Amino acid sequence: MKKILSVVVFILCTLLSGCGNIYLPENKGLDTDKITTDESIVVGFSQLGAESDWRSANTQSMKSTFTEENGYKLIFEDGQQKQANQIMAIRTFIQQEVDYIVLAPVIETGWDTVLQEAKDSKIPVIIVDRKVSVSDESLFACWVGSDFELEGKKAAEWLKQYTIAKGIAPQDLHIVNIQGTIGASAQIGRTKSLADAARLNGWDLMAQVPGDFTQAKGKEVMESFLKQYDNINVVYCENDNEALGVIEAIEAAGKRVGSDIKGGEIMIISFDGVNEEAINYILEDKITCIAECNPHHGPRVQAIIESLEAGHTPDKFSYVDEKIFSLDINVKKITVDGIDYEVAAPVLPVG
Ligand code: GZL
Ligand code: ZN
Repeated sequence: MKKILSVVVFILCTLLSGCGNIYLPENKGLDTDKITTDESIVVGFSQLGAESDWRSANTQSMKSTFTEENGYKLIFEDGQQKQANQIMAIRTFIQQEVDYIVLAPVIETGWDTVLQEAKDSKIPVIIVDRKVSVSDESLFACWVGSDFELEGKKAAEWLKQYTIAKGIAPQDLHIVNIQGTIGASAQIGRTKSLADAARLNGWDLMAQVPGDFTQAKGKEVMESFLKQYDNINVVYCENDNEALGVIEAIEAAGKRVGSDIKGGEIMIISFDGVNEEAINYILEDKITCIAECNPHHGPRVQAIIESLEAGHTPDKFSYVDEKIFSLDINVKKITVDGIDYEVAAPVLPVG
């Protein structure tokens, strides 16, 4: 501050003395080296938590993309499943004057105010994975993630084709749904698709209860379901970590998981396909079907940033293509909304 004042006084004296040329002492104070050579793009990433293997893979994808050698400086904040922590992180990124904010929102609502603050600070916000529900979509630059309702439709269509192939009457399906974090796009989409299919096909959807996308909660909810119902033959888990907990609970109760509903097994249907244990359970016919949910969004977010850096306008919404996994030979292909999906054998996650 003192330095600036001395320069101002110097200029004033010079002007008052009527001397035309103003000589400004070379300003040594500014670290010009830092500004000119440090070209890295600063990205503030507010991740929602570490609740599942999907989340860990998503974090890993972002961290391995936004590296110094790739020309980035990543500031990573883990929200620990709390929206308040994510809002605090975004405010910190604004103060740090990052170049971009990336947000993986824990739930869809409650973001308008803080996204307006980012907009006022002219910092572009990219939403990744789950969606935000805001009054004004100019509050974020773009979104990249999965079509969760489509994931649910694929799983439900696979189940429908399975019952047709095996001659199981629709009303003989007694389903419970262990939901993800209530209010998360993944939960909203997957829950809606199952409810719609159950209504359309005449399935007995007996209950839907939050399992928070975690193994512990999935196990706890399944234990309570087993106390309430003795005729469950399909468990729809809204992610693989819940499915692992569900299988623990079912086997602890002396029952069997598997695709042979007619033979008294309880069929497990799940989402993600990034958890090695879950993929192995498909190979052992403990989980019958997994609708893929791809976590590798790092390169996709990088492409968006590079497009924005080049002055282009990337698509507002971009959806990733995803598969449906099962080893069951009865259903080789499904059709959803007029599009065919080959039922694929799952591949163990690499790296
Ligand atoms: C889906 C993602 C979900 C995963 C869960 O894109 O938001 O959250 O399906 C994760 O495993 O916890
Ligand atoms: Zn991958």
